[in-house]
Amino acid sequence: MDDSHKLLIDIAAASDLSVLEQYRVSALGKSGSITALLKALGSMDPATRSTEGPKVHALREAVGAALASRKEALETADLDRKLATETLDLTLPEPDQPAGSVHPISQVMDELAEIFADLGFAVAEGPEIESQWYNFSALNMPENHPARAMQDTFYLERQEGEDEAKVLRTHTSPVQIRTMESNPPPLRIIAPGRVYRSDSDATHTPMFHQIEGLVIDRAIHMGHLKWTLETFLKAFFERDDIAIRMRPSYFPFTEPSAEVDVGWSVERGRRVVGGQEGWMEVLGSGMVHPRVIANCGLDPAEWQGFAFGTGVDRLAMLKYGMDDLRAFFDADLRWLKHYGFRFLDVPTLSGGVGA
Ligand code: 2NM
Repeated sequence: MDDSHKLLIDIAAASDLSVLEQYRVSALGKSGSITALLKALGSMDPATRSTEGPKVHALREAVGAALASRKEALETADLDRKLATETLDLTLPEPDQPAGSVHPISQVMDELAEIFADLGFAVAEGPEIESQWYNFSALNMPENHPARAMQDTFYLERQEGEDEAKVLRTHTSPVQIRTMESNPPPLRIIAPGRVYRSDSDATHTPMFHQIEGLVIDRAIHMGHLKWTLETFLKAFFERDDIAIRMRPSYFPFTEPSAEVDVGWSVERGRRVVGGQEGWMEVLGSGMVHPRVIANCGLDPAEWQGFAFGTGVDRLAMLKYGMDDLRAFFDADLRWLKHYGFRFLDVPTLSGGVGA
């Protein structure tokens, strides 16, 4: 037992955590000295074992306790040293020229989340790689729907064990399906995020940002939809003279469906949102198709709802007067410096969303 006494002294004096770990392994590890003593008990005759057993187990307990108490002491000392040496001077002034800025898309996403939070909408998220069920079928888009065509959708290679190839989501609607499936109604959500379509020219990028909204409740109708969109557009463009016009349209996932135009006017030679000298389309919307509601396991006779969707990049261009979509993704520091937002300009409804 002399050796074990030395081990206990060594443990109590271990200078750091890695030395302590070496002691632990040499005593209690797979081929450690105490592990060997424990194994040896098995081949002893019962009489010897009944005298040796308790000693070996007591030794293991003692070494275990010594290791734990030294570990705690070393960790406490480590923390004390960090607290004494790592300080942060909160009275230092901010740098004259902060290095970064907030991208207009991030700013607009934050503004949208803030506006809809005030109307009682929660933010929902989901995967960007989706199954064809969530991206198409659940949304009442049949097998032969043109939006499924190779020229619009990025299909991934089918993996072993998958029945079907996955796709890069072409809209954020699958998030609404997933939310309806796993949360009991009533629901009020927005789903902002990246979406992908195989399309690239002056006004289309293969990745862009969408925001969609969904309300599911009892006795919901188009009047609720119109009020919600009007209230949202007034808050977003920070004007009260927002006029909207709803035109009948078609989407597979809504019935009836409507495209929403907002009135524009010319101020100081620029076309701005507000007034009604002309109209431009800004949103798609409609009452969620009963088949979509049923696909999510809800009874369409009890639950109805409205949904809408729009492009975040386009909303940003309209609000902040940017004219080329492709510049959004060029990472050109001069452009970002011109249009970027200071990171302390956090949108709040009380302070004006586009502060
Ligand atoms: C739009 C236009 C109209 C929409 C529908 C749904 C869902 F999942 F509830 F069926 N989500 N989003 C929708 C409806 C989206 O975007 C132009």
